Amino acid sequence: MAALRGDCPPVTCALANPPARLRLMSCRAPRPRGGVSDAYRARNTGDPVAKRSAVRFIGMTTTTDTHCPYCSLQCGMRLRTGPEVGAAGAEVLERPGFPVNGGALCGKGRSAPALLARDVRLTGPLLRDRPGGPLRSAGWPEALARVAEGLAGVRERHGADAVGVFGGGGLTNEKAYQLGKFARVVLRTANIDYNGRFCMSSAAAAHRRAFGLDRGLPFPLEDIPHTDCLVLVGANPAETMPPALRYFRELRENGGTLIVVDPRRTRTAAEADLHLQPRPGGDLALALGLLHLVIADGLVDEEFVAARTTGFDRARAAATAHWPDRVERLTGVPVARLREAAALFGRAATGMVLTARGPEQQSKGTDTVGAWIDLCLATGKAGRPRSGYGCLTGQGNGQGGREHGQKADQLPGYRSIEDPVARAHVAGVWGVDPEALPGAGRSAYELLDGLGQPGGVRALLLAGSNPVVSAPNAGHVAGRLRALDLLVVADPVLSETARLADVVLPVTQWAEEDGTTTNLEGRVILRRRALDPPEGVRSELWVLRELAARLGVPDGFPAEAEPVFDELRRASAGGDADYAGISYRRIAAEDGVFWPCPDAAHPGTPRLFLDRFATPDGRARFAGVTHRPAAEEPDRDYPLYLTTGRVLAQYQSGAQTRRVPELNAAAPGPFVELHPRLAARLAVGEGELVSVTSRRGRAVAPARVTDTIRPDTVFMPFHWPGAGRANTLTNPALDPVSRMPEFKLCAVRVERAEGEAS
Ligand SMILES: Nc1nc2c(c(=O)[nH]1)N[C@H]1C(S)=C(S)[C@@H](COP(=O)(O)OP(=O)(O)OC[C@H]3O[C@@H](n4cnc5c(=O)[nH]c(N)nc54)[C@H](O)[C@@H]3O)O[C@H]1N2
Ligand SMILES: Nc1nc2c(c(=O)[nH]1)N[C@H]1C(S)=C(S)[C@@H](COP(=O)(O)OP(=O)(O)OC[C@H]3O[C@@H](n4cnc5c(=O)[nH]c(N)nc54)[C@H](O)[C@@H]3O)O[C@H]1N2
Ligand code: SF4
Ligand SMILES: [Mo]
Repeated sequence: MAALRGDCPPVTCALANPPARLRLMSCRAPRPRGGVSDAYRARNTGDPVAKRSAVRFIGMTTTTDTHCPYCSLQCGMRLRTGPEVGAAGAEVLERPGFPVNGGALCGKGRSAPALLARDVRLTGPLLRDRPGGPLRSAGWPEALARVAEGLAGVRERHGADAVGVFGGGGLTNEKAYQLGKFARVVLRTANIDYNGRFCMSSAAAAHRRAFGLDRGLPFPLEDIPHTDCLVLVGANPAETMPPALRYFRELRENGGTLIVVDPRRTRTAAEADLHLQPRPGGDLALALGLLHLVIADGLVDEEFVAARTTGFDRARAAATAHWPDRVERLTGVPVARLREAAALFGRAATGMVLTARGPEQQSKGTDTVGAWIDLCLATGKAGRPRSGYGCLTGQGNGQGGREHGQKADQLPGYRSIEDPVARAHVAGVWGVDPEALPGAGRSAYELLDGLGQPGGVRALLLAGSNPVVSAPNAGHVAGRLRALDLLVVADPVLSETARLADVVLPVTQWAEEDGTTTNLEGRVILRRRALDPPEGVRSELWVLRELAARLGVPDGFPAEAEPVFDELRRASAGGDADYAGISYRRIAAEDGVFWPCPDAAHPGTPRLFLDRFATPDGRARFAGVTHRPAAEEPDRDYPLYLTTGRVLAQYQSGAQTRRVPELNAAAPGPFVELHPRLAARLAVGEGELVSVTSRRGRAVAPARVTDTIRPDTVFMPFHWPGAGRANTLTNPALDPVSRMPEFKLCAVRVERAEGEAS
């Protein structure tokens, strides 16, 4: 890592021996310019000095060490930029030595420069003059005036809470923080939430309930190969985080055991020593069944339970009611397999349970994760080296995005918006009266469901999400978006949701701006600006500054990322997610810094809970929950389970990856995975169209016949709009604690769809 350590920022000149002048410029820490021109800086900051000194380094090729725009692994990559580099002006090179991915990237990361090309993205604002009319090009002054007047008008007519904000877990910490501040200080609305509610909010809620603190993994990925037994529950990293697979492979090479729990025999499950294949929604009963067996076999770590936990009696009582035969009936997992798993995990000296969206995206997701944590606690596999429970967060900033105030009930630093001390602290940093801060607003689906309804949000500012494709019951959500008085979408591309907007604001992305994200390990990393965006594109921070000024708040909204980060550090100081000691310079020098990091001398915290848990008494709390059915189970009319998820080559709503030709070639469209026995019963062959109908709607897509799925379950990826949109079908039933929708199961009917085009 020598090249990345020390005072130099991670920008190097690609010329073998750069002239001294260039070397000096690229070493002017802490703000490297890379391929970014001062003209761009001038446009985005309004800084007249920068405007006067505008220079482009025509002909110069630079490399910038940065990170992938997509998932929570936030793989390190090196971007080579310059006028002669490819159509988009950038190409991805290996960034050796960054610890998380060790130089490896998946196809999405490697092809990410395609997102920068002019022809796939927005290059100027768009406006709609009348409802139902077409979108037309507009200048920034007109677009900003329209947004500011629209938001102010709705506030005047319907009150501050009638203006809503919907953010995303892909936004950098700086953008997420500024969006939260904008909502509370400028719009003064309680109604801000974000797509992280759709992602890992159940794991977050369970984490807080058990440990008093929520960070995806309580240890770095590098610990995984050194545990003895690892259970991956509803996670398919072979497709969703391929470079992370090496940790699980190393675990097995070291003699450890990998158990995978998934209704499908995924590429990840194919690597496991033991694959448990429950029905969708069976995870809660399964975890309790394993706890039952661990207790029955005398494998409880009594010493650990006595010294470091509370509430075991309730958990034991709950487990008693989940004897093996009953759990086999509830989950479809044979008793012999249950015994095998309980023995492997219970007898291992160290062990980990990692969950992802499978068990979490359920209307009982919080309790389900709680039951898996109970299994860890009972066997002494938490708060110790090489052991613990963790959640594989999903989006690029899935972790940081939930810490800094985009969530309806939170203020920066993972503080509660209901806590008077937290309100006073953050209000102090923002220079406002604590009384003026709104309270908790509606959760993501509830916010979307209420759009345009009496008492609901009537003007929505949306950044970093594409709910027309990704929200549950998406047909209904699209209708609610159409019912708004004003929809403003900030996005680098014209997503399906942006197409419905009254105003579309084209914003910078990833390689065009600085900013930090926090990966699944709690490691805060730094994305670097590597090149200019197209002429008509502005940074999101600049947009927020301009809107704030037009809405009467001229100060407190810098257009550059680093000053925003410095304010975020102060706002987070003393909170659970304490970033006070983290700086851009440190992140670059140390390959990221793990929070909490309360001061500049603090080394950061790669491993949590080794001495005590973050609860008031330092003890972890058992959940002690019992099995309950899903919100909708199969019946006569809808006899099958539908579950949904991802494929390797597409990302989320596909707004980005469906614009990348090589990814589209690998994953061209939606499909319905079904077992050969089910296919035979329906007389459906490979590639033939099937219709899938739920109580919400009907989708049509080609059949993919495979014996890797349970015969009682069909699977659809959710990356596409149109006839094959999986979310036309999904059930918006919410978890009572996390308000997470039940994406992972609903009841459906499947039929041949003769003569229909998908
Ligand atoms: N290629 C790609 N990678 C991605 C993303 C992407 O869209 N595409 N998105 C990123 C984001 S935001 C996220 S959140 C992560 C998600 O990462 P993962 O959670 O790994 O992805 P999913 O495919 O949603 O779900 C994982 C598995 O859960 C299984 N499953 C379905 N129902 C159940 C159930 O009831 N119980 C159990 N135990 N398992 C079940 C599915 O069969 C699937 O194999 O991926 C990140 N990485
Ligand atoms: N059926 C089903 N549905 C699901 C899931 C599932 O497993 N099954 N998973 C859920 C999960 S885990 C998630 S995370 C959601 C994700 O689904 P979405 O919330 O729709 O997330 P993306 O598709 O990543 O959309 C991000 C949008 O932000 C834009 N964008 C990228 N960078 C920036 C930026 O810096 N600023 C702004 N303003 N915009 C930017 C992108 O171009 C894109 O249009 O989907 C959920 N929906
Ligand atoms: S695994 Fe995730 S972060 Fe790494 S290259 Fe692929 S999409 Fe990017
Ligand atoms: Mo996610």
